[in-house]
Amino acid sequence: VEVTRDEVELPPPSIDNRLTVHSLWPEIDRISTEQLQAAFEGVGGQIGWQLFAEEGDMRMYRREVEVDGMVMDPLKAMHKVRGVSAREMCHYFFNPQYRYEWETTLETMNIVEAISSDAIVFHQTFKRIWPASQRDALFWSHVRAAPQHTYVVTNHSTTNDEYPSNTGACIRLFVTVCLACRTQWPAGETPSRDNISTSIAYCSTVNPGGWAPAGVLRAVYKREYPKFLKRFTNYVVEQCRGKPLVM
Ligand code: 18C
Repeated sequence: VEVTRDEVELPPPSIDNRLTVHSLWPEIDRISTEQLQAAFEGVGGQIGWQLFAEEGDMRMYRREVEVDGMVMDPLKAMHKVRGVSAREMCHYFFNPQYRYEWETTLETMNIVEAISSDAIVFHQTFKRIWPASQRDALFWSHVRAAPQHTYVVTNHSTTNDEYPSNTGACIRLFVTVCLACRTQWPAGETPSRDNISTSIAYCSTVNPGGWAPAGVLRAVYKREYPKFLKRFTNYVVEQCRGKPLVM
């Protein structure tokens, strides 16, 4: 059966009513607002951000942070992609049906709760990195529109009695991730695939949740984040090729 993109919900331009009555709503709203505000703030003014990867329009910065000997380096990446909109970017990042196609660290992904068209709770397990234990994560994911042709997806760890942490082979890690995208085009023109460009700010903080060798972790980090952002943005460009632009 061929599933066309029109059958899958695009991120809605306004918040779904089923989300605003959910018990997670106050937290989802607060963290999403904070993350969006921070996403487009530059790295120039703040001390400690160091550039560690640069390729074309992509720049990746990190801050070295250790808490009780555990690496929790925050990451901030900037990128610019032509020919796809912020809404399309966020559609592919949020929607679980595409995740295995671009996410290379995944072992399994399960939907714990489909809250609304714009919020889902996920349980994911990741590929194991020797010599550390395998990791899993339980997090809500929320996509929303914002002013200035902006869409943003925020992922943040949560808890659920049916998915207790550290009971099996996996150690639970904690994430706060934000993908914020803003589309621009020349004044006076009508937006099209030929004249739009989308600025991307991707911020991530991963708490490994338990012991992991700092050297191995920073090496994985340095290799996997650039790989993810290049692969994901190329994936969206390929998916959108030849399809009508959705703003
Ligand atoms: O944002 C991304 N993906 C989203 C959808 O999946 C979502 C996911 C967030 C989880 C990020 C944590 C990933 C941990 C992966 C560990 C195993 C990696 C195996 C790789 C080997 C092939 O928001 C894109 C996420 C891009 C992730 C880049 C890697 C980040 C590494 C961070 C360190 C993890 C520490 C735990 C492992 C300890 C190992 C020594």
